[in-house]
Amino acid sequence: MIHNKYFELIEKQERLINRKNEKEEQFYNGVYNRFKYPVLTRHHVPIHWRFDLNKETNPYFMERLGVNATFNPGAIYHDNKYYLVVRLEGLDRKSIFALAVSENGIDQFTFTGAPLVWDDIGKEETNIYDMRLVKHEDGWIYGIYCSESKDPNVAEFDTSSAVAQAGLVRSKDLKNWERLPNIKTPSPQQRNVVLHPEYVDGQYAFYTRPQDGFISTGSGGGIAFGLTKDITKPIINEEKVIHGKKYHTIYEVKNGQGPAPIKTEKGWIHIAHGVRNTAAGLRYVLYTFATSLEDPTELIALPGGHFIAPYDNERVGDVSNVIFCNGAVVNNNDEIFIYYASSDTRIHVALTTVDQLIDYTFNTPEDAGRSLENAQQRKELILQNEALLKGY
Ligand code: M1P
Repeated sequence: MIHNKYFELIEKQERLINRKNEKEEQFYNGVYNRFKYPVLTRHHVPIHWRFDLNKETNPYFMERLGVNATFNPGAIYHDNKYYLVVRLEGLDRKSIFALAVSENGIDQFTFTGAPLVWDDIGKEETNIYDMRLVKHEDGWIYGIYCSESKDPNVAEFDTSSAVAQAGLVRSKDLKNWERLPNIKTPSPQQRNVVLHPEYVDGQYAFYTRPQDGFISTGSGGGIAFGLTKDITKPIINEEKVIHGKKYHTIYEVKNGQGPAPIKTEKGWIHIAHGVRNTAAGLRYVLYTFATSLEDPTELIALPGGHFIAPYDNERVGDVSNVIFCNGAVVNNNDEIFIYYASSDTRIHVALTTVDQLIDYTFNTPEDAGRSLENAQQRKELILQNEALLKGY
Protein backbone atom coordinates (compact mmCIF):
# COMPACT_ATOMS: atom_id res chain seq x y z
CA MET A 1 0.00 0.00 0.00
CA ILE A 2 1.35 3.41 -0.99
CA HIS A 3 1.74 6.03 1.73
CA ASN A 4 -0.63 9.05 1.36
CA LYS A 5 2.23 11.45 1.84
CA TYR A 6 3.59 10.35 -1.54
CA PHE A 7 0.64 11.89 -3.39
CA GLU A 8 1.04 15.15 -1.47
CA LEU A 9 4.74 15.38 -2.35
CA ILE A 10 4.13 14.47 -6.00
CA GLU A 11 1.66 17.33 -6.38
CA LYS A 12 4.11 19.81 -4.87
CA GLN A 13 6.92 18.55 -7.08
CA GLU A 14 4.81 18.77 -10.24
CA ARG A 15 4.17 22.45 -9.50
CA LEU A 16 7.93 22.99 -9.23
CA ILE A 17 8.74 21.08 -12.42
CA ASN A 18 5.99 22.79 -14.45
CA ARG A 19 6.93 26.30 -13.30
CA LYS A 20 7.80 28.44 -16.35
CA ASN A 21 11.31 29.86 -16.31
CA GLU A 22 11.80 33.54 -17.14
CA LYS A 23 14.73 35.64 -18.23
CA GLU A 24 16.37 37.41 -15.29
CA GLU A 25 15.25 41.01 -15.84
CA GLN A 26 17.85 42.77 -13.74
CA PHE A 27 20.75 41.20 -15.56
CA TYR A 28 22.05 42.57 -18.87
CA ASN A 29 25.43 42.24 -20.54
CA GLY A 30 24.43 41.71 -24.20
CA VAL A 31 26.36 38.44 -24.24
CA TYR A 32 23.84 35.99 -22.78
CA ASN A 33 20.62 35.87 -20.76
CA ARG A 34 20.43 34.45 -17.29
CA PHE A 35 17.22 32.84 -16.00
CA LYS A 36 15.28 33.48 -12.81
CA TYR A 37 15.12 29.84 -11.64
CA PRO A 38 17.67 27.04 -11.66
CA VAL A 39 16.72 24.36 -14.21
CA LEU A 40 17.41 21.49 -11.81
CA THR A 41 17.79 21.20 -8.06
CA ARG A 42 17.69 18.30 -5.62
CA HIS A 43 13.96 19.00 -5.22
CA HIS A 44 13.43 17.89 -8.83
CA VAL A 45 14.68 14.36 -8.15
CA PRO A 46 11.73 11.90 -8.36
CA ILE A 47 10.15 11.03 -5.03
CA HIS A 48 10.41 7.27 -5.74
CA TRP A 49 14.19 7.66 -6.22
CA ARG A 50 14.46 8.83 -2.61
CA PHE A 51 11.62 7.30 -0.57
CA ASP A 52 10.36 3.82 0.02
CA LEU A 53 6.68 4.38 -0.93
CA ASN A 54 5.38 1.37 0.97
CA LYS A 55 3.35 2.31 4.05
CA GLU A 56 4.19 -1.04 5.72
CA THR A 57 7.96 -0.73 5.46
CA ASN A 58 8.07 3.09 5.75
CA PRO A 59 5.28 4.14 8.15
CA TYR A 60 6.81 7.59 8.83
CA PHE A 61 7.49 8.14 5.13
CA MET A 62 11.16 8.87 5.77
CA GLU A 63 13.56 9.70 3.02
CA ARG A 64 15.68 6.54 2.74
CA LEU A 65 18.17 7.56 0.03
CA GLY A 66 18.30 11.36 0.14
CA VAL A 67 19.91 13.58 -2.49
CA ASN A 68 22.26 16.38 -1.48
CA ALA A 69 22.82 18.21 -4.78
CA THR A 70 22.35 18.12 -8.55
CA PHE A 71 25.15 19.81 -10.48
CA ASN A 72 27.82 19.76 -13.24
CA PRO A 73 25.75 18.13 -16.01
CA GLY A 74 26.97 16.94 -19.40
CA ALA A 75 24.55 18.13 -22.11
CA ILE A 76 23.48 17.06 -25.58
CA TYR A 77 20.84 18.06 -28.11
CA HIS A 78 19.45 14.72 -29.29
CA ASP A 79 16.23 13.91 -31.21
CA ASN A 80 15.21 17.60 -30.88
CA LYS A 81 15.34 17.44 -27.08
CA TYR A 82 17.72 18.78 -24.46
CA TYR A 83 19.33 16.01 -22.42
CA LEU A 84 21.47 16.41 -19.33
CA VAL A 85 23.55 13.73 -17.65
CA VAL A 86 23.41 15.18 -14.17
CA ARG A 87 25.88 14.69 -11.35
CA LEU A 88 23.49 13.61 -8.60
CA GLU A 89 25.17 13.55 -5.23
CA GLY A 90 23.58 11.42 -2.52
CA LEU A 91 23.69 12.22 1.19
CA ASP A 92 26.44 9.59 1.28
CA ARG A 93 28.66 11.91 -0.79
CA LYS A 94 28.79 9.52 -3.75
CA SER A 95 28.00 11.07 -7.10
CA ILE A 96 26.03 9.05 -9.64
CA PHE A 97 24.80 9.96 -13.14
CA ALA A 98 21.12 10.56 -13.93
CA LEU A 99 19.50 11.47 -17.24
CA ALA A 100 17.10 14.44 -17.38
CA VAL A 101 15.26 15.75 -20.42
CA SER A 102 13.39 18.90 -21.46
CA GLU A 103 11.55 19.89 -24.64
CA ASN A 104 12.67 23.53 -24.54
CA GLY A 105 15.98 23.48 -22.63
CA ILE A 106 15.04 26.17 -20.11
CA ASP A 107 12.43 24.54 -17.88
CA GLN A 108 10.39 21.37 -17.22
CA PHE A 109 13.44 19.13 -16.99
CA THR A 110 12.40 15.73 -15.67
CA PHE A 111 14.59 12.83 -14.61
CA THR A 112 13.96 9.75 -16.67
CA GLY A 113 14.55 6.00 -16.25
CA ALA A 114 16.91 5.23 -13.39
CA PRO A 115 20.50 6.29 -12.58
CA LEU A 116 22.98 5.19 -15.27
CA VAL A 117 24.99 2.04 -14.73
CA TRP A 118 27.42 0.05 -16.87
CA ASP A 119 29.95 -2.77 -16.55
CA ASP A 120 31.94 -2.33 -13.37
CA ILE A 121 35.44 -2.77 -14.77
CA GLY A 122 37.47 -1.23 -11.94
CA LYS A 123 36.63 -2.09 -8.32
CA GLU A 124 39.00 0.63 -7.06
CA GLU A 125 36.81 3.35 -8.69
CA THR A 126 34.92 4.95 -5.78
CA ASN A 127 33.36 8.15 -7.10
CA ILE A 128 32.29 9.25 -10.59
CA TYR A 129 31.36 12.77 -11.72
CA ASP A 130 31.35 15.62 -14.28
CA MET A 131 30.51 13.85 -17.52
CA ARG A 132 31.21 15.55 -20.86
CA LEU A 133 28.88 14.29 -23.60
CA VAL A 134 30.11 14.41 -27.20
CA LYS A 135 28.47 13.25 -30.41
CA HIS A 136 31.58 12.19 -32.35
CA GLU A 137 31.70 11.98 -36.13
CA ASP A 138 32.23 8.20 -35.76
CA GLY A 139 28.50 7.96 -34.85
CA TRP A 140 28.81 7.24 -31.10
CA ILE A 141 27.85 9.48 -28.20
CA TYR A 142 30.79 9.43 -25.78
CA GLY A 143 30.78 10.29 -22.11
CA ILE A 144 34.07 11.14 -20.43
CA TYR A 145 33.97 11.56 -16.68
CA CYS A 146 36.19 11.78 -13.66
CA SER A 147 36.84 8.35 -12.17
CA GLU A 148 38.17 8.76 -8.65
CA SER A 149 39.89 6.18 -6.42
CA LYS A 150 41.70 6.19 -3.09
CA ASP A 151 45.40 6.88 -3.60
CA PRO A 152 47.13 3.49 -3.05
CA ASN A 153 50.54 5.12 -2.50
CA VAL A 154 49.88 7.10 0.67
CA ALA A 155 50.20 6.15 4.35
CA GLU A 156 47.32 4.14 5.80
CA PHE A 157 46.19 7.01 8.07
CA ASP A 158 45.69 9.24 5.02
CA THR A 159 42.04 8.63 4.17
CA SER A 160 41.67 11.73 1.97
CA SER A 161 44.20 11.48 -0.83
CA ALA A 162 42.70 10.39 -4.12
CA VAL A 163 43.67 9.67 -7.71
CA ALA A 164 41.56 11.14 -10.52
CA GLN A 165 41.50 9.49 -13.95
CA ALA A 166 39.38 9.89 -17.09
CA GLY A 167 36.64 7.25 -17.35
CA LEU A 168 35.12 6.56 -20.77
CA VAL A 169 31.70 5.22 -21.83
CA ARG A 170 29.71 5.34 -25.07
CA SER A 171 26.12 4.96 -26.16
CA LYS A 172 23.82 5.31 -29.15
CA ASP A 173 20.63 6.10 -27.22
CA LEU A 174 21.78 7.65 -23.90
CA LYS A 175 20.22 4.67 -22.08
CA ASN A 176 22.52 1.72 -22.79
CA TRP A 177 26.18 2.42 -22.15
CA GLU A 178 29.34 0.52 -23.01
CA ARG A 179 32.24 1.01 -20.61
CA LEU A 180 35.62 1.43 -22.33
CA PRO A 181 38.97 1.46 -20.47
CA ASN A 182 40.09 4.62 -18.69
CA ILE A 183 42.07 7.02 -20.86
CA LYS A 184 45.81 6.69 -20.15
CA THR A 185 47.95 9.83 -20.28
CA PRO A 186 51.51 10.68 -19.14
CA SER A 187 50.05 12.67 -16.21
CA PRO A 188 49.65 11.05 -12.76
CA GLN A 189 46.22 12.69 -12.30
CA GLN A 190 43.55 13.72 -14.80
CA ARG A 191 40.32 15.71 -14.56
CA ASN A 192 38.33 17.71 -17.11
CA VAL A 193 39.14 15.43 -20.05
CA VAL A 194 36.96 16.13 -23.11
CA LEU A 195 36.70 14.49 -26.52
CA HIS A 196 36.97 16.72 -29.61
CA PRO A 197 33.93 15.97 -31.82
CA GLU A 198 35.93 15.40 -35.04
CA TYR A 199 38.94 13.31 -35.99
CA VAL A 200 42.23 15.21 -36.09
CA ASP A 201 44.88 13.71 -38.41
CA GLY A 202 42.69 10.61 -38.56
CA GLN A 203 42.87 10.13 -34.76
CA TYR A 204 40.63 10.75 -31.76
CA ALA A 205 41.60 14.05 -30.14
CA PHE A 206 41.19 14.90 -26.46
CA TYR A 207 41.52 17.95 -24.26
CA THR A 208 43.23 16.95 -21.02
CA ARG A 209 44.60 18.65 -17.93
CA PRO A 210 47.96 17.36 -16.78
CA GLN A 211 48.21 17.69 -13.01
CA ASP A 212 50.47 16.34 -10.27
CA GLY A 213 48.05 16.33 -7.32
CA PHE A 214 44.33 15.69 -6.83
CA ILE A 215 43.48 19.34 -6.03
CA SER A 216 46.76 21.13 -6.69
CA THR A 217 47.93 20.85 -10.27
CA GLY A 218 51.60 21.37 -9.37
CA SER A 219 53.66 21.73 -12.53
CA GLY A 220 50.53 21.04 -14.67
CA GLY A 221 47.28 22.93 -14.69
CA GLY A 222 46.73 24.04 -18.27
CA ILE A 223 44.31 22.80 -20.91
CA ALA A 224 46.24 20.34 -23.07
CA PHE A 225 45.60 18.46 -26.31
CA GLY A 226 46.49 14.86 -27.17
CA LEU A 227 45.71 12.19 -29.76
CA THR A 228 44.97 8.50 -29.71
CA LYS A 229 44.44 6.08 -32.60
CA ASP A 230 42.14 3.56 -30.95
CA ILE A 231 39.33 4.76 -28.69
CA THR A 232 38.75 1.24 -27.40
CA LYS A 233 42.32 1.22 -26.01
CA PRO A 234 42.76 4.95 -25.38
CA ILE A 235 46.39 5.88 -24.77
CA ILE A 236 47.57 9.48 -25.17
CA ASN A 237 51.37 9.57 -25.32
CA GLU A 238 51.83 13.33 -25.56
CA GLU A 239 49.93 16.24 -24.02
CA LYS A 240 50.55 19.69 -25.50
CA VAL A 241 49.33 22.61 -23.37
CA ILE A 242 47.23 24.93 -25.56
CA HIS A 243 46.13 27.32 -22.82
CA GLY A 244 48.03 27.44 -19.54
CA LYS A 245 47.51 29.03 -16.14
CA LYS A 246 48.96 32.53 -15.72
CA TYR A 247 49.85 34.91 -12.91
CA HIS A 248 47.23 37.47 -11.93
CA THR A 249 44.45 36.24 -14.17
CA ILE A 250 41.16 34.46 -13.51
CA TYR A 251 43.03 31.18 -14.26
CA GLU A 252 45.98 31.86 -12.03
CA VAL A 253 45.76 28.57 -10.05
CA LYS A 254 44.36 26.21 -12.69
CA ASN A 255 41.92 25.92 -15.57
CA GLY A 256 40.03 23.18 -17.34
CA GLN A 257 38.12 22.57 -20.55
CA GLY A 258 34.33 22.74 -20.10
CA PRO A 259 32.13 21.05 -22.72
CA ALA A 260 33.48 20.01 -26.14
CA PRO A 261 34.28 23.11 -28.21
CA ILE A 262 31.59 24.60 -30.47
CA LYS A 263 32.46 24.72 -34.18
CA THR A 264 31.80 28.13 -35.77
CA GLU A 265 32.83 29.74 -39.08
CA LYS A 266 35.55 31.69 -37.22
CA GLY A 267 37.03 28.86 -35.17
CA TRP A 268 36.36 26.38 -32.38
CA ILE A 269 34.91 28.24 -29.40
CA HIS A 270 35.74 26.77 -26.00
CA ILE A 271 34.00 27.39 -22.70
CA ALA A 272 36.44 26.67 -19.89
CA HIS A 273 36.75 27.29 -16.16
CA GLY A 274 39.46 29.30 -14.50
CA VAL A 275 40.38 29.17 -10.82
CA ARG A 276 42.07 31.73 -8.63
CA ASN A 277 42.80 31.87 -4.93
CA THR A 278 41.18 34.37 -2.55
CA ALA A 279 41.02 34.84 1.22
CA ALA A 280 37.66 33.04 1.01
CA GLY A 281 39.12 30.06 -0.86
CA LEU A 282 39.18 29.10 -4.53
CA ARG A 283 36.95 31.07 -6.90
CA TYR A 284 35.79 29.26 -10.06
CA VAL A 285 34.53 31.28 -13.05
CA LEU A 286 34.00 30.55 -16.75
CA TYR A 287 35.86 32.08 -19.66
CA THR A 288 35.97 31.48 -23.41
CA PHE A 289 38.74 31.17 -25.98
CA ALA A 290 38.94 30.14 -29.63
CA THR A 291 41.22 27.79 -31.53
CA SER A 292 41.85 27.55 -35.25
CA LEU A 293 39.72 25.33 -37.50
CA GLU A 294 42.88 24.28 -39.36
CA ASP A 295 44.90 23.53 -36.23
CA PRO A 296 42.84 23.03 -33.06
CA THR A 297 45.96 23.49 -30.91
CA GLU A 298 46.41 27.10 -32.12
CA LEU A 299 44.87 29.73 -29.83
CA ILE A 300 43.34 32.52 -31.97
CA ALA A 301 41.18 34.53 -29.54
CA LEU A 302 41.18 35.05 -25.78
CA PRO A 303 38.75 37.62 -24.34
CA GLY A 304 39.95 39.10 -21.06
CA GLY A 305 38.25 38.31 -17.77
CA HIS A 306 35.37 36.03 -16.93
CA PHE A 307 32.42 35.06 -19.10
CA ILE A 308 30.16 33.78 -16.30
CA ALA A 309 30.88 34.26 -12.61
CA PRO A 310 28.76 33.54 -9.50
CA TYR A 311 25.87 36.03 -9.34
CA ASP A 312 23.67 36.80 -6.30
CA ASN A 313 22.36 33.50 -4.79
CA GLU A 314 24.65 31.50 -7.05
CA ARG A 315 27.55 32.46 -4.78
CA VAL A 316 26.39 30.23 -1.96
CA GLY A 317 26.25 26.45 -1.77
CA ASP A 318 28.16 23.37 -0.72
CA VAL A 319 31.34 24.75 -2.27
CA SER A 320 30.66 28.48 -2.43
CA ASN A 321 31.93 30.92 -5.05
CA VAL A 322 32.00 28.32 -7.81
CA ILE A 323 30.60 28.36 -11.34
CA PHE A 324 31.40 25.21 -13.27
CA CYS A 325 30.28 24.13 -16.74
CA ASN A 326 30.71 20.83 -18.53
CA GLY A 327 27.64 20.95 -20.78
CA ALA A 328 26.45 23.26 -23.56
CA VAL A 329 24.35 22.58 -26.64
CA VAL A 330 23.57 24.31 -29.91
CA ASN A 331 20.06 23.71 -31.29
CA ASN A 332 18.85 23.90 -34.92
CA ASN A 333 18.30 27.70 -34.62
CA ASP A 334 21.91 28.33 -33.60
CA GLU A 335 20.86 29.11 -30.04
CA ILE A 336 23.39 28.03 -27.41
CA PHE A 337 22.21 26.69 -24.07
CA ILE A 338 25.00 26.80 -21.52
CA TYR A 339 24.27 24.58 -18.53
CA TYR A 340 26.29 25.71 -15.57
CA ALA A 341 26.20 24.76 -11.90
CA SER A 342 26.53 27.21 -9.05
CA SER A 343 28.53 26.43 -5.94
CA ASP A 344 28.41 22.65 -6.55
CA THR A 345 24.71 22.70 -5.63
CA ARG A 346 22.24 23.36 -8.49
CA ILE A 347 22.03 23.77 -12.26
CA HIS A 348 21.21 26.90 -14.27
CA VAL A 349 21.03 27.76 -17.94
CA ALA A 350 22.44 30.78 -19.79
CA LEU A 351 21.12 31.42 -23.29
CA THR A 352 23.02 33.00 -26.16
CA THR A 353 23.48 32.49 -29.90
CA VAL A 354 26.36 31.38 -32.08
CA ASP A 355 26.67 34.93 -33.49
CA GLN A 356 26.79 36.48 -30.02
CA LEU A 357 29.37 33.99 -28.78
CA ILE A 358 31.56 34.67 -31.82
CA ASP A 359 31.26 38.44 -31.30
CA TYR A 360 32.06 38.11 -27.59
CA THR A 361 35.02 35.77 -28.09
CA PHE A 362 36.64 37.62 -30.99
CA ASN A 363 35.83 41.27 -30.11
CA THR A 364 36.22 41.47 -26.34
CA PRO A 365 39.64 42.96 -25.61
CA GLU A 366 42.28 40.67 -24.15
CA ASP A 367 43.44 41.18 -20.58
CA ALA A 368 46.19 43.77 -21.07
CA GLY A 369 48.08 42.09 -18.22
CA ARG A 370 48.99 45.09 -15.99
CA SER A 371 46.79 47.61 -14.16
CA LEU A 372 48.24 50.68 -15.91
CA GLU A 373 47.82 49.08 -19.32
CA ASN A 374 44.26 48.01 -18.40
CA ALA A 375 43.56 51.62 -17.34
CA GLN A 376 44.82 52.82 -20.71
CA GLN A 377 42.60 50.26 -22.46
CA ARG A 378 39.52 51.55 -20.60
CA LYS A 379 40.53 55.20 -21.15
CA GLU A 380 40.60 54.63 -24.91
CA LEU A 381 37.06 53.20 -24.79
CA ILE A 382 35.85 56.21 -22.78
CA LEU A 383 37.47 58.76 -25.12
CA GLN A 384 36.06 57.03 -28.17
CA ASN A 385 32.56 57.03 -26.64
CA GLU A 386 32.83 60.66 -25.50
CA ALA A 387 33.67 61.70 -29.06
CA LEU A 388 30.59 59.83 -30.28
CA LEU A 389 28.38 61.34 -27.57
CA LYS A 390 29.49 64.91 -28.43
CA GLY A 391 27.47 64.76 -31.64
CA TYR A 392 24.24 64.24 -29.66
O1 M1P B 1 34.47 22.38 -6.40
C1 M1P B 1 34.68 23.03 -7.61
C2 M1P B 1 35.05 22.04 -8.71
O2 M1P B 1 36.28 21.41 -8.38
C3 M1P B 1 36.82 20.52 -9.31
O3 M1P B 1 37.25 21.21 -10.45
P1 M1P B 1 38.82 21.16 -10.88
O4 M1P B 1 39.01 19.82 -11.48
O5 M1P B 1 39.08 22.25 -11.84
O6 M1P B 1 39.58 21.32 -9.63
C4 M1P B 1 35.82 19.43 -9.71
O7 M1P B 1 35.74 18.50 -8.67
C5 M1P B 1 34.43 19.98 -9.98
O8 M1P B 1 33.53 18.90 -9.98
C6 M1P B 1 33.97 20.97 -8.92
O9 M1P B 1 32.78 21.61 -9.34
